Amino acid sequence: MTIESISFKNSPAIRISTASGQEAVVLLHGAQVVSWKVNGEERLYLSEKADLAAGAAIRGGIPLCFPQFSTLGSLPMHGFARNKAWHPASTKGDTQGTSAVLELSETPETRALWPHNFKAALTVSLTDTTLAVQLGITNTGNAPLSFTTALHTYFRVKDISEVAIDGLKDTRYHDKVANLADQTEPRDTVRFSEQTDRVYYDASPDLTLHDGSSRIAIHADAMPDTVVWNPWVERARDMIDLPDDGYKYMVCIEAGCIGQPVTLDAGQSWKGGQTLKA
Ligand code: TA6
Repeated sequence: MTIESISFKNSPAIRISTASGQEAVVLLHGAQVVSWKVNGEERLYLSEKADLAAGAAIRGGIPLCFPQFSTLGSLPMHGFARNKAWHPASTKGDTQGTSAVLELSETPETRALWPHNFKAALTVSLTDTTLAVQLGITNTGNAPLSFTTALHTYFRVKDISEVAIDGLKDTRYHDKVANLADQTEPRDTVRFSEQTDRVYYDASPDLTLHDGSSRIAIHADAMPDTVVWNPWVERARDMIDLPDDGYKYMVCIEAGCIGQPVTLDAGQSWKGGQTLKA
């Protein structure tokens, strides 16, 4: 098991790997996981046009939306955590796996956007078959704070038309594309043939992503909602940091706390996350 500081496309990062050669890379920028390789196969999608410059939002991997998901508030889209430089805090390697913890706290800049003191810790843990990402938030201020959050996970897929997600049947969802009243998912299996942007509320914590013959099991902890997103042809064309055909090779399945914001009193802490099993 090794944990080393590396430069990933000129951006400071931590690479964690297991004795059998499985590996993950997490950038200090946004504490964003940008690579997870199992048996040499990359399981996360990172756009070849992603902008890794300081302050930018990186298209791919696992951007962390915090303290706001999407436009559900007055902050910039998906909050500020994904645009900030995080600090490496600690690492651990034992027979259970290897993990790295990155931290972020308030700065005058974040307080100008969101007037709260907080400590965020993102733990990335790797075993031979799993990648776990856990977010911990502590309210270090004197007044209550509330946030929404999501692990905006871009899975790499071979062909979006062969992708299926199991586990969402009978779940209430909001369709951001149609923008109608909430509906209930009637399908056993969600498939893709058009732009899809949905928030499923109180979803099952266990979903399965099928990509042709390969599978990833997704388990969420204390993140009750699930976002499913694929921009499809036209939206992909409009995105400067995604190749025109990029939508074919990605699907976002995002564990989050969206419908019901998390509220923490002064001194209180919260933890939530997801485990991906190849
Ligand atoms: O999580 C889905 C979503 O909120 C979509 O509405 C979509 O536009 C996307 O995230 C990407 O957001 P970004 O700010 O990274 O371009």
